[in-house]
Amino acid sequence: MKEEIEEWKKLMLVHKFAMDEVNTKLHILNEEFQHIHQSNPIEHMKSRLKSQNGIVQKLERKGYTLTPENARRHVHDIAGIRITCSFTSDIYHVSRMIQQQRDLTVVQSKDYIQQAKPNGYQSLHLIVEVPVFLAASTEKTLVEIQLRTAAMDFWASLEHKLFYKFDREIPPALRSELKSAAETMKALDEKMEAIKKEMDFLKSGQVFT
Ligand code: 0O2
Repeated sequence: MKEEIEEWKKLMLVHKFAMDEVNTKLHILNEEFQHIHQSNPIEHMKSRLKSQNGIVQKLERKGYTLTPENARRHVHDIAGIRITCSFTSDIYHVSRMIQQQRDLTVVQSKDYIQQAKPNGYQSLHLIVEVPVFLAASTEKTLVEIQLRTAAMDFWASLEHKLFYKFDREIPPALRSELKSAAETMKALDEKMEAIKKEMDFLKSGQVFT
């Protein structure tokens, strides 16, 4: 029992280190981009370690017993980073920058922007593997990165609240309102992207008045 508690502690610690490493990388990329282009693709970044309760529930949902090894293998978002961008194009830009990092391996990519979930949820999810160098070993560890626009984040936060408020069964009328809000959110993101493109075009001096 004591051994298993130590294993859980180590699992959480290693995921914290992995999250810290990826956070640092993302801050560097963002600052470098800001230095070169005078704009930053990342508006906001938030990270968290999954709660014990969250790990228990996910293992149960997937049908695995509660052991540190099962958590390591089957819960891919113990360490999670959420990135908010202003524009959808920034999401793909940051995603490409992440994929180009030589010491990170993207092991899974789920594009819920190209293909929204049936409830309307949109985001780009990347699972990256990062080596964590400890005194006596190197632990390859997974970190989930969720990339969203501010509008997608607004929608997902409300949906998440309702999901738990109604014990995972959002009433049909609210589900349909949420779906409609997701379409509005998509239209807003498209409009903002179009405005940005026009602004970039005008700034590039290709228009003669
Ligand atoms: P919480 O409470 O946010 O931590 P997989 O591990 O790939 O087999 P999983 O984890 O369901 O299966 O993968 P997916 O679809 O990539 O979802 C991971 C996380 O994305 C979720 O974690 C949520 O944070 C977020 N997410 C996915 N779908 C939705 C959705 O429909 N609405 C909202 N608001 N968030 C969503 P958790 O652990 O499920 O939840």
